[in-house]
Amino acid sequence: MRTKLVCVAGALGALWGMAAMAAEPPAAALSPASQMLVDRLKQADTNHDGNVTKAEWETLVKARFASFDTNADGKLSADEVAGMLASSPNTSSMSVADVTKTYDTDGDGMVSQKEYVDRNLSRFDAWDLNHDGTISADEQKTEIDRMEAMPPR
Ligand SMILES: [Ca+2]
Ligand SMILES: [Ca+2]
Ligand SMILES: [Ca+2]
Repeated sequence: MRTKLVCVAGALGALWGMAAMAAEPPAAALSPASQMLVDRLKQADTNHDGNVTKAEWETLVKARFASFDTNADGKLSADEVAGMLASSPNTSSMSVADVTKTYDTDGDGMVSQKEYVDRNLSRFDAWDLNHDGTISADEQKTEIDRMEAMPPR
């Protein structure tokens, strides 16, 4: 009897493992904000080792800035910030002025590449709990869990 139970548990475990390998985590279980971060981190992990290094993150952040900076002057104007917001389901309800203010540390009304990159690198530092310059899978999970625990705004 006991053997049989163990077998069943083993088979279920194997099935579970296959399901987990076959697909992404159950998408519906995550809020849009968390799902976006999961996708972003996956996108950043260009060598697919499950860890996101600071260099990988910075490369992604710079590429994203360039994609928003449609006239390529190295700064995001209000129009370009509006485009950035529209591209993301997570921030589309935020105002251009609020978002600009979040990034615009020198107060010139534009988001420079440095302002954008610095802010995203400081987010990285906050996620990198053991400060080894890499966001491990565990650290990614910690941040996602933290976001999931926050009340929806
Ligand atoms: Ca990596
Ligand atoms: Ca600025
Ligand atoms: Ca780390």
